[in-house]
Amino acid sequence: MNHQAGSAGLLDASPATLSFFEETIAGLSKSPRQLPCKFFYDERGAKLFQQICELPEYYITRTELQILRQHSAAMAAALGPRIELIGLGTGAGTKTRILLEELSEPAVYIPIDISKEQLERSTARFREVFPRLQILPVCADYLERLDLPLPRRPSSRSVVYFPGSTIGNFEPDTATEFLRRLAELCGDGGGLLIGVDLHKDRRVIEAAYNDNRGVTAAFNLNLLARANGELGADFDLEHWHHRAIYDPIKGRIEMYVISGANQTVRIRDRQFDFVAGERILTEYSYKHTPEGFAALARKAGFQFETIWSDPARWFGVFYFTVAS
Ligand code: AVI
Repeated sequence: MNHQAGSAGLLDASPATLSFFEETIAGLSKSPRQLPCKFFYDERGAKLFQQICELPEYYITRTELQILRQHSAAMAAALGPRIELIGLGTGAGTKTRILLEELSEPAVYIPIDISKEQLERSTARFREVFPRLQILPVCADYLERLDLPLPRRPSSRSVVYFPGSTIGNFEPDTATEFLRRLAELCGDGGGLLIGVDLHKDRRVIEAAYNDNRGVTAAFNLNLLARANGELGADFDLEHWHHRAIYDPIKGRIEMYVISGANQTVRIRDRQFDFVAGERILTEYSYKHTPEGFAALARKAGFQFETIWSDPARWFGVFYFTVAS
């Protein structure tokens, strides 16, 4: 870790090196083969993800925004006055802004994001919109242990805000472990406001991850392009295809890149043989039931308070407090 206060008072705790090479080699050596989804988000990947969020088929962002717009006052009332708000992976901050506009005299806002550029941009914008709010940005991988900046203004309680259903990209046991760390981070009296994608007709989910314009395909295949550019791999992008398939047993959508031919891929001194039709799992995204997710959070030390949802119950914004 590399702890430095930079421009805009940003606390830089970003990992010194990301082990893209080691994780790629380890993942391709597994059976079935796998690549970690955290490497999707280079500059092009982040732009493509932004476009995914605006696709007609990708209901997730639109539905969560609709829930926030409709219920932000009730959310702010539940969270209470003078809170410390910790935003995890809040990106450009569209959703956080809706929430902050309703919060009563928030003491401090701590956005935590892996992308320093994104964090600097959104912090500058938020300082214009909320000139009296203390904003303490932290550039960090929130999957790692987190150190919060000091001094912070005194607050009534800490509340973690984790939108976007990113928790769906965790295996259930890992999700529980992660939420347990969040419960420790916000401490006694703390809270968690979290956006979670809910179970629905598999056709709706598969359409969201196999969009007609091919943006999700470009996002998925960009992982191979990134391996070519950064690791010297030689994935022939003409011979790889995107496909997302819902697994009803696991309750998750799985994204694959599928080999279109018998082929060999070289990465530095390593080589991997693929047969036509062989798949590499690049991402999974769990969909939860309200009861199932509340049970998962309970295991992590959170007590269910309430859920705000859309009329079709496609998406839920859950509010939990740290169980005493
Ligand atoms: C970031 N995460 C919640 C997205 C999801 O829906 O799992 C990533 C994504 N992958 C394909 N489309 C969107």
